[in-house]
Amino acid sequence: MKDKKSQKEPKNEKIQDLHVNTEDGSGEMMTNNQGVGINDDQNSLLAGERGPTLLEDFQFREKMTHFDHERIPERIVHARGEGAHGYFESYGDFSELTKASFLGEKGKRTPVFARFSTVAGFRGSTDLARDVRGFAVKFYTDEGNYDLVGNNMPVFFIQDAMKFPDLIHAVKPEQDNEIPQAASAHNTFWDFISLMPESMHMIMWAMSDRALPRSLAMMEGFGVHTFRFVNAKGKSSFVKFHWKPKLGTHSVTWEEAQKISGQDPDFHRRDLWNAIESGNFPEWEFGVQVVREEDEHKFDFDLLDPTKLIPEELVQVQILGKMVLNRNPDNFFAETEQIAFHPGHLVPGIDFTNDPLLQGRLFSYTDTQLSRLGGPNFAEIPINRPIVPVHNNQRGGSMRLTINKGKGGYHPNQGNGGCPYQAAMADGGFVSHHERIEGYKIRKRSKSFLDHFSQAKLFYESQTALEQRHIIEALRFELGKVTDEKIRERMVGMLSYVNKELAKNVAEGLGIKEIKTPEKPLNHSYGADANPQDYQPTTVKSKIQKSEKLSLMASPGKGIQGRVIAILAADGVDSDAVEKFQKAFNSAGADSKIISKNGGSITASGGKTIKVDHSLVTTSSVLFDAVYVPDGAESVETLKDEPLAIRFLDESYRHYKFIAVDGSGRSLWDMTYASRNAKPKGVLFDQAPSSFVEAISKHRIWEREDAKKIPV
Ligand code: HDD
Repeated sequence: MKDKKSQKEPKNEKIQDLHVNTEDGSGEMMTNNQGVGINDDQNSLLAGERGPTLLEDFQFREKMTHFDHERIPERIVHARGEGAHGYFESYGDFSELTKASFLGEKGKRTPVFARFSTVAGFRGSTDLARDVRGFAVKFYTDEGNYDLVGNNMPVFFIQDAMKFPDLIHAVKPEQDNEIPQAASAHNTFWDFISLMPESMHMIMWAMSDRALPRSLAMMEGFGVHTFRFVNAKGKSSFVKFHWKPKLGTHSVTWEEAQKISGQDPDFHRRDLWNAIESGNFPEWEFGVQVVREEDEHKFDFDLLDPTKLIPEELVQVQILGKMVLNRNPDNFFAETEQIAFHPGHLVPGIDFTNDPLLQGRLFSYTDTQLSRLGGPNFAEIPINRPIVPVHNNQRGGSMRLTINKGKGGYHPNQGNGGCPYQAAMADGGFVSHHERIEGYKIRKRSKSFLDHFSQAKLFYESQTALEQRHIIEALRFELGKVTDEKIRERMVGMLSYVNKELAKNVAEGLGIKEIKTPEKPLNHSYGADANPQDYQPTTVKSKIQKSEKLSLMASPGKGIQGRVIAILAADGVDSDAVEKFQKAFNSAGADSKIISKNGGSITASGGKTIKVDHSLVTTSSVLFDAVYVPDGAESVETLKDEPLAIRFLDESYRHYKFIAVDGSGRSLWDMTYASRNAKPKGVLFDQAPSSFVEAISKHRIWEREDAKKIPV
């Protein structure tokens, strides 16, 4: 099966590399781990029919021992995730910017594995938590592995890695009762945040709809830190990395997110899997904002500060290539769980900056793999090994797989003719950028990092009115779950530094009558021997007041690829209409599902049998992007008798979804609460499939003012 699948795929060196380790039992005899055939895998070896199990039963012991050790520690952060194989394709020769070979030639393809994740939840938690999403890509380049370990938000909560354990302890479930799971809406998180003014910019992002993507293929990715590109002449420039989704950026509402978490906690995982299986391959363009070295200090913020972004109005994103994910893993554990990313996995042509958050990450990632993957040989695990040969003098360690030949294991040596020789001898290999560094050892924050509110303000004020409303509602929800009044008040006070109206609106929802703008010192982490007053937040007048690209709505994408449309039908449905609409959806790269009162199949008008995908009991409107009610008097009469069908329509309406109703379907529509509106926006009566497809391409009909009034 797998081999057939891979034959159809274009050449991918990493998939070929993995073949050595793939196993397929079809048509094969069962063996134990020693390769000895197993006659009976169902019954233990007993001393007599009703007697005890014998210790000598090596088959039982081997099977059970392996099972007992199947689990490994989950990632301390980003435990919940899913991944896929694919390729990166360079749009040109960018050697002027970087000597990285995967960007050196038009059309050059490099195999990749991408893993997306939530941050706070455990491995089994819901995909739709309000959270940052991890966006990690391993490039298996012909110069070794390069990992771009980013997020779907371009900034971070803190400026120094030293605070990372505190941030994570604060957001994870509270330590006494391990509540709540996959949620930041609790005391400890907001206690920490309300004392951390530098987090305000990231808080705006995390409370925005960016934290609730409709699909992983509908979110942007960012490298967050400023990195360096270095070309063959050693010339370096600063870069910020971007991933831009072909499908545009779209989200679900918080109410949908909460319902999806109950209906299908694997919503994003399933969506990614299905998209790839159905050939609608998720795709992102890869771009960089490039800043010349000499322009480093031309901005009103510090490029080394990970709580700041470079507005695209100031530096455009230059598109360099694209990533296409076109193959699901064969085995979740072997690939998605065991993949080990590290921002320090670099290839020549890419280098770090002194961002103190990035510098700390460079220690953490290898360190965590030692306990997560059990020792220093995790780079030999098939999904982690590069597609180029590895030669060095590292030896031994738990679970060593490589058989290193020869007597040595040291350098320099005479015994092996000095081999493996250093890459410099062949004019290759990684050379750190020659950055001049000089300074005193200090534990202090640079004063250029102290403007904590200007970009938070810029973000908030660049959102559409609807998105601002969502941020207010998110903060009302999150802080509404905080039981400590002091934390709530302090947080609202902090918001007043971002935007007064925002703070006022949040305060109103929380029943806070008077906003107490906290007095300085707001910063509690200025450095050991520093005067606190010298390290308090500053406000810089931003060069721009609005950055359109910060709104999700600025990048709607085109078409309806990746969407799933519900078709409500029962016996007697008009089969021609169903077919016509299904065809229109399919050819636009969308999927549709037949939903009926019961499972099994229905008999359409004309006697045709149509398979039912879900009964109304096993699904819900929140799992779909739009809904269609075809004509067919008998079908509609059956659905009218089914309150779940009426709720399906009302709920879709409440969540701003486009609805198409044909012919007698109108009488089902008339039973909804939404039909009280004689001119409902985004409900298409008796329209051609193409009009419905065109409507769905707008994602949602946000202008539907009465949506929220629907009581479902
Ligand atoms: Fe991290 C995992 C992204 C800051 C320490 N991080 C991890 C993953 C992503 C990120 C996407 C999951 C990779 C995967 O799918 O396996 N992390 C980020 C970004 C950050 C960031 C974009 C800020 C810009 N991280 C950060 C800091 C530290 C860590 C400051 C510690 C100093 N991150 C880790 C880790 C993890 C991790 C503990 C857990 C599992 C792993 O590394 O492999 O080492």
